Amino acid sequence: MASKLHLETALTPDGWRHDLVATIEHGIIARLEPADATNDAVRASGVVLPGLPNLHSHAFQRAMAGLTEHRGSGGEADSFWSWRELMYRFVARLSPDDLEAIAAFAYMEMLEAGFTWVAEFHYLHHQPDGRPYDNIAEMSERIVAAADTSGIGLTLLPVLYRHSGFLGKPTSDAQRRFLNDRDSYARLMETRVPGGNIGIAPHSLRAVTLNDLEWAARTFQGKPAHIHISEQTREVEDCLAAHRKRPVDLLFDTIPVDERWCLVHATHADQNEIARIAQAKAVVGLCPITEANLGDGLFDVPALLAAGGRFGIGSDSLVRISAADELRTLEYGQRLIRRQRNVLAVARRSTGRLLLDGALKGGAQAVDRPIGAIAVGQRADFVVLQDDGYRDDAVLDHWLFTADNAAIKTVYRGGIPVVQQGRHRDRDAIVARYRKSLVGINIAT
Ligand code: NGQ
Ligand code: ZN
Repeated sequence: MASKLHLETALTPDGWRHDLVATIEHGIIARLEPADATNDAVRASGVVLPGLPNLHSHAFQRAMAGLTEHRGSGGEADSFWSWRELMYRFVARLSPDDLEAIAAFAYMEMLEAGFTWVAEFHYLHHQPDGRPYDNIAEMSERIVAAADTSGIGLTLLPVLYRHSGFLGKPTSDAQRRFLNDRDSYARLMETRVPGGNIGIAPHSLRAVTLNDLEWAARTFQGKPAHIHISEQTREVEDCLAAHRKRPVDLLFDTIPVDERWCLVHATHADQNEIARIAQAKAVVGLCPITEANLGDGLFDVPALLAAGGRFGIGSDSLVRISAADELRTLEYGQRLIRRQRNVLAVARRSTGRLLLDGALKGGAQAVDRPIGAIAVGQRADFVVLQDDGYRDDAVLDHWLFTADNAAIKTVYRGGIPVVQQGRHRDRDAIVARYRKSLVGINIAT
């Protein structure tokens, strides 16, 4: 069934446009025409933007947000690695019902924050003792169900995880819920994702051997492919010790990296590695809030952009869910280290516009869906900001640098409103289920 939406102000690939009518069929924009006086379309009043792709999420981590912001008792500095110990302890408690409730809550928050599509980098596959559930794809199906409950679009990325370090280092008990072999992985890759798609996710060069990486890339060729890479200096050091190459170089020397690939973090890629990523047209999956929270370091975004490279954003650990905050943090990191302003903007274009355009394009590429632009053939996934009188790109800068999520009024998925007045349509039920899970998990201990 076709529906019509009158877009008062919209950001299109041709720039800002006023009074357009979108005809929507099966969730896709079938026509986009100037409104005439007699049109009977429902008005989307406000400033209409394409919904943002969230290219990296670990949904279960939403329930531990805020629980790791204290120092351990030992003398050592807290770090990514000590955070990971706490995360492993937390993950041991989660049941399939918990995962589904937490993921539905996180996806609801994503929609309220302007994300209309999520790539879920999913590695919590098995029971706490490491045995598979009767249905090996139980947990994957819970992610699919949660996406469906919330109404967000989903790219499911089942994770291939086999080792705890380079050269096939044996895993620890804490990692047993994540592990698979080639056969069980191939079964996870058959999970059905109605309305969405599936891609591969070798967890990292630490967690798979070069043989397995090569196998996965070849067997599932043509699908989106995501990997964590070079997030920590220790990973770079271990990689050099094991293979005499830096991680991004090792990846490129092992498999053909192309525009299907999303390199998550790539924080410590050097200039030469950044040039290789840009040339391959792969997307760098930046997760600025999590990278700040975990003390990862800063990726050299200006170098990537200067080389014509591509980036998208992800909310990763979900310590905070906000597209505006991700983009603002991305720019602020560069301002702080360079002692300059508007580092990622180009002459006479606003910083907000450059950040948004980049994240829409890179994110859509990383999930390989027709999203991220208001144009014929694209999904009618829209974020509507309230009209506060700002004009053109100043609307974006006001959203990203000032108003944050409070600027978001309505969010459409396939032309249907799932968020109105900033509130998800099923907020109460989703929150109730999430709270019940939190009590069961007993986050107080
Ligand atoms: C993850 N998170 O898989 O959740 C990882 C931590 C690891 C981030 N890298 C585990 N931010 O990389 O070993
Ligand atoms: Zn991650």
